[in-house]
Amino acid sequence: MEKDTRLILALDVLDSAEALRISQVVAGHVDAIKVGYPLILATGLGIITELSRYAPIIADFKVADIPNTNRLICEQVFKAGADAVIVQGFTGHDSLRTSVEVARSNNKDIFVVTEMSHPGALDFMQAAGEAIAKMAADEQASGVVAPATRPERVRDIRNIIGSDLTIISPGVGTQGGSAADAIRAGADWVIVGRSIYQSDDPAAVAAKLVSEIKEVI
Ligand code: NUP
Repeated sequence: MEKDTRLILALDVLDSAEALRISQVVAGHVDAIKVGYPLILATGLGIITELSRYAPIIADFKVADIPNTNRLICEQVFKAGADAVIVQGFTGHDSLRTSVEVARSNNKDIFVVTEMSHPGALDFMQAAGEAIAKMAADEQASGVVAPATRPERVRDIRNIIGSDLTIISPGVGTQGGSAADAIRAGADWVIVGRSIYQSDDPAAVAAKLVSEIKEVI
């Protein structure tokens, strides 16, 4: 995934024609498209192949299983054409290690969720976020997912992982986070969904976010 606009589209629409239309108009403004359960359950895994003509695809399955099941899932997702898979970190080092091994043998990336962006992440996840970030670095994942809704946590996580791993950061716009603040705190990319795909002019919103990001780098 090339670091150019530093924007990732989260494409949580449920219709393949809409997904393709939005991807086409936004493609020039994003470095990757993130797809997850909503779009894939609604349209099928083949949507990854279709969308991959517009941008690299990050499959947000938040994989959270035993090592063998993580391996089977990651193999299927990479086979479908995804460039990266998001896995949960709370399942521990062996599940992560297996996912990273599969990614490496396919020349692909694993991003590990540290602490999620929604308020409920404070109930359980935040307490483990820093240890998960350290594990992601130890296991040589490509990067982590850290909350744009809490830029101070992005900064903490950046301090733990150093500069070898990348940070992709959701929570900008609808969830209340700011793209500029997340990038300033150490995120490499911000992930934006509803603010872009629910807008009347997705390309214009994406372009505005990119110029906001460019001002702070
Ligand atoms: O901590 C996380 N927060 C989050 O919002 C981890 C995620 N993967 N996401 C995803 O990012 C979420 O599932 C959605 O696909 C996207 C944010 O979308 P939006 O709030 O910009 O619409």
